[in-house]
Amino acid sequence: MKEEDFDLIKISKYLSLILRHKPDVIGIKLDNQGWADVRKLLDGISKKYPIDFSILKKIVISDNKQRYSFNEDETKIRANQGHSIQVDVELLEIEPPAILYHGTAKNFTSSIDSKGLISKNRLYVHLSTNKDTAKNVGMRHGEPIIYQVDARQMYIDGWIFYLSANGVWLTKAVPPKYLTKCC
Ligand code: HQG
Repeated sequence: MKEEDFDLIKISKYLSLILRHKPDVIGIKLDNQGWADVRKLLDGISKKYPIDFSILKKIVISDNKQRYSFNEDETKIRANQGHSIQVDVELLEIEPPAILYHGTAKNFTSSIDSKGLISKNRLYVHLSTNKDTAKNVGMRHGEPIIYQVDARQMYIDGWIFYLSANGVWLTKAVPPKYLTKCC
């Protein structure tokens, strides 16, 4: 099949499912660093989407959030963040900006106000440097609301922050005292 015959966004969503949550849906395993073997991935995916390497590469390059990376010789692929399964994607541990943002749905605020942000099914709470990104993330769950995170104080207090290869800030949890509803 030719590239124009495929819905690349649909395939990208399927890739997210495989590379972040359920590699077993196509009968593959990820290694400890979250890598999948490209050949096995293409084989596994082909029952649903018979794509070749060039289409996979196009998805990786054109992804609007740069969700995936190849290793150097393009024999392996992984998701840069967002996992629910236990993998170590070699995140960069660095000092965060003073303020970060988290977008969520209004329905979740009473729980968040009492328990803080928890990572739920994922390995980390996802944070961003800008409000627009946070708002878009929040809209996925309902009427959006944005929390401002006092990342500077968290860092001073010993919380660890990571920056993913595609620019998402991650931390294990955010207790309520570091949160302010902002907009
Ligand atoms: C909420 C997308 C109740 C949290 C995005 C969120 C992101 C609580 C939801 C990435 C809570 C979890 C992650 C508490 C947190 N009580 N609700 N105590 N603590 N929550 O999807 O951050 O497009 O696991 O606010 O862009 O929405 O997939 O996390 O609303 O970067 O690449 O529980 O996924 O990226 O939802 O999204 P999620 P998220 P992709």
